Amino acid sequence: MLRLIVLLCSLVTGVLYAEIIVTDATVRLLPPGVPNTAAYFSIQNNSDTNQILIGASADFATKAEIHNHILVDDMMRMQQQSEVVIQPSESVHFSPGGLHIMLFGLKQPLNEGQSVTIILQTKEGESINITANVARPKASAHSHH
Ligand SMILES: [Cu+2]
Repeated sequence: MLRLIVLLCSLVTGVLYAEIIVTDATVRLLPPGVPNTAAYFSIQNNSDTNQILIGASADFATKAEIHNHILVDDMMRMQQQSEVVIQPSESVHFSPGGLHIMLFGLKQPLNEGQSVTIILQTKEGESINITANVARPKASAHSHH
């Protein structure tokens, strides 16, 4: 019995101390025929070095880019980001109206509740696989896309 408890503890520890943790990953469900959408999530850096995101890809989209919304002359515009730095012990939130993964040219219609995979690339050459849930935008999260 003791052995079992030790095993369980080590499993839990392994999850808690993963270096990069992604939570609340969603892809916005849009009406059929809309070719582009966006993905949102929170990403936490539990390592002791900066984690720098430099790009993204998804097999269900022709192209994926890291975007942010920037205020230019009182207009919200989207701008591609060449890198997003996540400092040690920090979280960065990708959310409507801010940072997002822009997904261009959907290759297939997405369905509500579907799980899709998005891959983030870091400057160190690592890939972070994210499983995202396709969900309707919340009423408060109007988009500028
Ligand atoms: Cu965008």
